[in-house]
Amino acid sequence: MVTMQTREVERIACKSLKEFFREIRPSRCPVVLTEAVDHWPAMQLWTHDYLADTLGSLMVPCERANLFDCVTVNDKGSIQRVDRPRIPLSQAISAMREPNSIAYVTEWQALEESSHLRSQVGLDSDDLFAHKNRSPMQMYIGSQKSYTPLHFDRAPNFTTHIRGSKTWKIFAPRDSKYLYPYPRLSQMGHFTHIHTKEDMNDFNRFPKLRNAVCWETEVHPGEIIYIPEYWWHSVSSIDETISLHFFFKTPLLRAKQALTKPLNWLLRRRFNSDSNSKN
Ligand SMILES: O=C(O)CCC(=O)C(=O)O
Repeated sequence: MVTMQTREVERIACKSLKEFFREIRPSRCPVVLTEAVDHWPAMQLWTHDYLADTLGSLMVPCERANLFDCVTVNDKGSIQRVDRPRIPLSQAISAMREPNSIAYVTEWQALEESSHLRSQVGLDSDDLFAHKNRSPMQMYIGSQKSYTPLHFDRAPNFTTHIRGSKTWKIFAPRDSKYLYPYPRLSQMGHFTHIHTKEDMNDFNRFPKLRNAVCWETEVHPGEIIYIPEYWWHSVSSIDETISLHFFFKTPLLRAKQALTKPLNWLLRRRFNSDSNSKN
């Protein structure tokens, strides 16, 4: 049987940002951080039923289909349509429990909208969450059918797993050449032609995948996965899941991106006008 080479993601107990930047960030590898959030009341309280009962009428962004079923992407990686309506949380949770639905609440800034939920986590007191340049926390609520296709982000990511487990498949930026990415300068340049969970094992359609090294791990409640910027990742939920995600930028990363922004803008503009004139 043909498979990819795999590597284990290391697990390290870490509660302090200083320790994270001293011991973990320099390795430039994904890591699972443990023991940081075990004391959060959310760990005991948050379930799908609890969220539906306490905050069911809040309007939340909900995907009703795989990203590539609601976005049409041409070969050049330009997006034609994006569709992610807001619906009441209780309706989203009922939808994800229907047999043929893949409803998935994603990127919901729940803690900005609910001080009740915010009081159940340690963002204001726990050092690991004290990044100066942290994005708002985003909540994802899913079912065992939820799947996020392979992509990378331009900032490092911490995802705290509160309920249920997820399988993360992660690839280093140096393996991009084996992952069939869309053109880097296109709107979908951070996604690849590998759209589904099944595609990840389809070595007939994607033969170069065999050469990639997959860092694979199952992340459980109470654990935080750290994904460095530009590392590819796809995520499948194993059961009903609730997780909190944020990105942060270090001063060095901000400076690097600020310096390259004008050049990237020019290259993107040129790329898009070239591909429009060829269409
Ligand atoms: O948990 C997920 O489904 C996707 C998370 C993810 O890809 C991210 O936070 O960048």
